[in-house]
Amino acid sequence: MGYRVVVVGATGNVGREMLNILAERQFPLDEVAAVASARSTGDEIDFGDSGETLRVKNLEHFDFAGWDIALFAAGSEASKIYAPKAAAAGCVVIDNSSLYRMDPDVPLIVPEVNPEAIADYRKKNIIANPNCSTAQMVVALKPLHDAATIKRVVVATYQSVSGAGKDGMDELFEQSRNIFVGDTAEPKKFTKQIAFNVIPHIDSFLDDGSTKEEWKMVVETKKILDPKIKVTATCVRVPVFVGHSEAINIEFEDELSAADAQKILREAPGVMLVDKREDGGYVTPVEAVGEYATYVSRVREDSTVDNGLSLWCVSDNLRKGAALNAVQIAELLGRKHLQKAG
Ligand code: 11C
Repeated sequence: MGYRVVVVGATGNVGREMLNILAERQFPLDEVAAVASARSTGDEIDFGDSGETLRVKNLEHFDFAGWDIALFAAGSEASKIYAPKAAAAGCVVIDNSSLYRMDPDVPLIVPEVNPEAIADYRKKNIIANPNCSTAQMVVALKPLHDAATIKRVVVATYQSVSGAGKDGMDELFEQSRNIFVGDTAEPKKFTKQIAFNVIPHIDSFLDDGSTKEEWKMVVETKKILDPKIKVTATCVRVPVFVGHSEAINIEFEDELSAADAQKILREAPGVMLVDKREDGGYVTPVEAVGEYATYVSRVREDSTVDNGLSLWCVSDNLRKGAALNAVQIAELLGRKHLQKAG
């Protein structure tokens, strides 16, 4: 016996990946429903590469009663209206929006990092999925924190346009093409030209001059990994279609050599260490597309602080940063709490 699972926002970048990953990982399903806004109702979409197609249902009229798990990837506005309805109908919501992440009654889960926190899901029947840039960072930090206790993290991100949805990907494609043929490259989705450029601004500005994306990396890392860790982030949009990269500098309580960190990371769940210290001996976002791992490269000691390390971290933001993490949460929920599948 399997689960009845709903994917809300099934036609978006993350929703499609959720369907792909449910199919790829052979999630124990009795039934899967693809749900989206009225504009996509009746469209047919692939259930991964299973050969099965799903007809998209209208979220406004969808009855969540009798469904076990709903993976929401339709944005905060849709989550605000429909996640509580699904939860009240007895369907556990795994929400990819930022809406519930900092709610003390909603666990924020990365299964490799804080699986035990999932037990609290019963308070609201909702579990939050972290921001993509946080998810990959905490997967890399967790085993190092366990070994030498992290005091402070300084991170700069290089985030792909797919983090801004299909419109972001279309804008990079169209601007690149327009520039090649001598046309203008007017920004629409982004605030400045993204093709052949980088933009130090993701999400809205806050009073202290940081952005909401940077704030999320700070507060989500504290909630998932350890409230004592200090984080400062600079989040940057780069002209890459899929795959977020991060340059991470870490200050530890205790000494940790680069060699010991490499050894720890080689064994760590969810991490793939590719660190050859030679031309090409590191991972770039293009190579991370379609993969499950959080890749770590360029591990080295930082002699400018006591017990400092620097490293490079890359992952598929639509997978570990969103859809894969959500499906892993569903797997954890099934194994530990719902225990329906035989
Ligand atoms: C980006 N990280 O790359 C964002 C996308 O809070 O779930 C995901 C935003 C979020 O633009």
